[in-house]
Amino acid sequence: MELIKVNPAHKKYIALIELNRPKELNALNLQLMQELKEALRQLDEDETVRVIIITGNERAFAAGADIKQMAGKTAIDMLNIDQFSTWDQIRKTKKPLIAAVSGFALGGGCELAMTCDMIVASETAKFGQPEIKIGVMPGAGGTQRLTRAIGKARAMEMVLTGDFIDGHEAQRLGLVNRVVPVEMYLHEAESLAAKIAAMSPVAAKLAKESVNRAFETHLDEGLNFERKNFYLTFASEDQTEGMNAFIEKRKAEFKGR
Ligand code: CO8
Repeated sequence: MELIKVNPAHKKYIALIELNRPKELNALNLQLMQELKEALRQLDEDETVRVIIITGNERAFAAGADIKQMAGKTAIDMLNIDQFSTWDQIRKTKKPLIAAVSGFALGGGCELAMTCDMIVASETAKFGQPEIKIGVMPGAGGTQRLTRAIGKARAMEMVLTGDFIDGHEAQRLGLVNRVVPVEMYLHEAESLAAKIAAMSPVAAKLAKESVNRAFETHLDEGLNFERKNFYLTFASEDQTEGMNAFIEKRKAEFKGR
């Protein structure tokens, strides 16, 4: 891996992926996205990992797709490159993904953060969909996920003006889970990850899948999907352990089976 750093054992059960093109503000070129896809595939299969944090650096989470790489492309080049199949794979990661965002999260960078399940932001974070300023529009889910996260009026304003919002505003609007001073954002993401990593990884996967279903289906179908995943948790040793631990008034030790 050249453009990202991956540590599968950053903390107990927690993997850390750092986007690592600092000079280019972590602009998401095709190679970086391929590396990210491959890293997530490996971490999803790694039994020692329960939660994955994706971060950048203090100045930038990611300032968007690599404009220099895209500038000369035609529509048919873009179609043939088919970069969104990479994004589709990333979206299929089964383990919980937390974006730890400081600085710029723009265009594809904002979309990558929104592809994660939760976002922890620093006060200095800047979220935006500025594609309109370079004559295009969001392409990796921005018009859909931002609208679902913060509502039509504000999403429309951000997408049509390209204006940024800071970490506090993003939290007020429901885009991010937590906002903390810049020196704390990774630590805060780790605390959130540790809390989730202490739960049954089987239940976490099924619960993540079910919450995501809420965006993709009608209530009736979503409730049926949830019910099936709920029943499935009863096939796990973690369910027996979790319920017995409660009854025996001790802390549960989940094994992911
Ligand atoms: N692509 C390529 N290079 C970039 C990008 C980018 N998105 N953003 C910054 N850089 C480079 C700059 O060109 C500069 O390089 P150099 O030193 O060689 O000139 C370096 O990073 C530092 O940037 P600046 O000097 O511009 O730093 P400033 O602090 O002055 O400004 C900004 C920071 C405001 C973030 C500014 O760099 C900027 O506006 N960047 C572009 C933001 C943008 O428009 N993002 C959207 C891109 S389009 C997009 O994301 C489409 C998504 C849909 C497809 C997703 C597929 C991945």
